[in-house]
Order: sequence, then C-alpha cells, then structure tokens
Amino acid sequence: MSNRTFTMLKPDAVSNNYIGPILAKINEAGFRIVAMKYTRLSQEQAGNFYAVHKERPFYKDLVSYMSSGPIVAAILEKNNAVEDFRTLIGATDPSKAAPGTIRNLFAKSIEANAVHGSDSDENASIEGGFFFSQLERF
Ligand code: IDP
Ligand code: MG
Repeated sequence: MSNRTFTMLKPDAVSNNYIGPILAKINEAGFRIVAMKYTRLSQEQAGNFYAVHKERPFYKDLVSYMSSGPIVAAILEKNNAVEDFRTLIGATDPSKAAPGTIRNLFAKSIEANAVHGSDSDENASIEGGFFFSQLERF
C-alpha cells in the first residue's frame, strides 16, 4: 500500500461532531479517500487492532475507550501518505501537538486524541486490511 495510509476518527471525534471538520482538514491537505466506513469496534476487535501495545500500561483503557462508541475508518491516498498524515495529525499528546494539527485542534487527551494514523507502509496495509477487503478500495 505505498502512497496509502490508514486512519480512524476515534470515538471522541465522532461524539463531538468532528467528523466533518476532520475530513475537511484531510481533504484540504491533499488526501484522497480510497475507502471509508462508519462502524463500531467490539472489545475483542479493539484488542486485536492494538495488540502491539498489549504490554503498555494504557492498553486496557485504550481497548475499552476505542470500543466505547462509533468510529470512522478510512484508507487515504497521497504521495508520502504515511509520513504526511502523521505530520497532519500531530503528536500523540494533544498538548504537545503543533498548532493547526488535527490533534491540536480536535483532541481532548492523550487517550482520546481524535484520530489514528498508521506509522509505516506495512502497518497501513495491515490496518486497512483489518477493516476493508480489496473490493471495497477504490
Ligand atoms: P499514536 O496513535 O500517536 O501512534 P501510540 O503510541 O501508537 O500513538 O499509541 C496508540 C494510542 O494509545 C494513542 O493514539 C492513544 O490513543 C493511546 N495512548 C498512547 N499513549 C498513551 C498514554 O500514555 N496514556 C493513555 N493512552 C495513550
Ligand atoms: Mg501508533
């Protein structure tokens, strides 16, 4: 999935009615939406998605938070998608996210930080495959 990345608008972004404003930022930054789904993760699905963080102290809270309400999952396309999207969303902790980044503008806490962005081409492909089949990608 080179030139593609994967994102989720997390439960805080959805419940705060930030789907529209965040998608606008994503489009303004030059990303094309390749696949998109409004859905909700079970505890088990959230646990599998974040399995890489299983040993971290925040894992249990993160899993219940990510399954606490609906999310929007999407595959995005742009040159240098993974790196450019990480720049667009800003640091994990919104209090450290650069001005104008999505997390700076829309996130409330280090856990409820509005958006997910893949950290490598390999993970973008794995994470996109978690939500979408080949046939659902354009
Ligand atoms: P990232 O989303 O910026 O890549 P990761 O370190 O991969 O950050 O962590 C995954 C998610 O886990 C974060 O987006 C955030 O929701 C949550 N998280 C990360 N660090 C903490 C923490 O110290 N306390 C609570 N939640 C955290
Ligand atoms: Mg990460």
